[in-house]
Amino acid sequence: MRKAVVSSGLIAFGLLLLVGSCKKGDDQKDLERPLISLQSPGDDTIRGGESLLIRGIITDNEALSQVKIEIHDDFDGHSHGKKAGAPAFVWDTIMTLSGKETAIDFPLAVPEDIASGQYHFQMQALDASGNEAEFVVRGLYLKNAFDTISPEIANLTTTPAAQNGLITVKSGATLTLMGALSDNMGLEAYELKIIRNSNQEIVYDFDEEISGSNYSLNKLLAIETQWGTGEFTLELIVKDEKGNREDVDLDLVIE
Ligand SMILES: [Ca+2]
Ligand SMILES: [Ca+2]
Repeated sequence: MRKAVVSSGLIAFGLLLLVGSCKKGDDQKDLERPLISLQSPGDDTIRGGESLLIRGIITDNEALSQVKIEIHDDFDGHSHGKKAGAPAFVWDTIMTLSGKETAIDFPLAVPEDIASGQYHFQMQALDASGNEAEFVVRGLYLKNAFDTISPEIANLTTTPAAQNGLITVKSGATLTLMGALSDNMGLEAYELKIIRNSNQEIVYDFDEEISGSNYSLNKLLAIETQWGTGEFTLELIVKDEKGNREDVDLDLVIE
């Protein structure tokens, strides 16, 4: 009798397991995600021509299947002609894995003539049952090897002029922004944004390609009534041909 009770208990347990996993059609299915432990890179700055060390350990409770590693830019979407030929760096690889643990350890050569700026380094891993590891992301700042110097913004003035660091302008009026932009090698573009502080909405976004080492900025801005009134930020971003950038934020009140 005692034995029979134990057996029916085991049968009930077995049924529960089947019920619990029958949706997957496999009572042995591995549901545990693999784990990526990334030691390098961190949120690093790397100059073109140098190597990026990729080092980490990937583990799984049962069996690893593959890892994907990629690098892509995190630029703001405004792309230009890249006159001097400094493209964004793009790289990826997929490696087939096996066993429960794999060490990744290799240097990746970063090309010299790449666009300077923010990039994402991402690593994903899969186990043999298709479970995905938690995505690992790092922010990289990559620099062009030939030009590491950002443009300069000098003598920035506005009409109406700023009072105690604050530009006050009437809704529907105009604002003029003047300044001297320069770069050690060559300018590529400037961008102007007006952002409403209360909700971070970009109400104005203007982008112009420029060239040469020096540029006199003289831009008339119409302050549109539909932006409303209140506190805003006027952001000026200047980029050189290799993607290096400089920006200045001005405080703006629209009345
Ligand atoms: Ca697993
Ligand atoms: Ca430069």
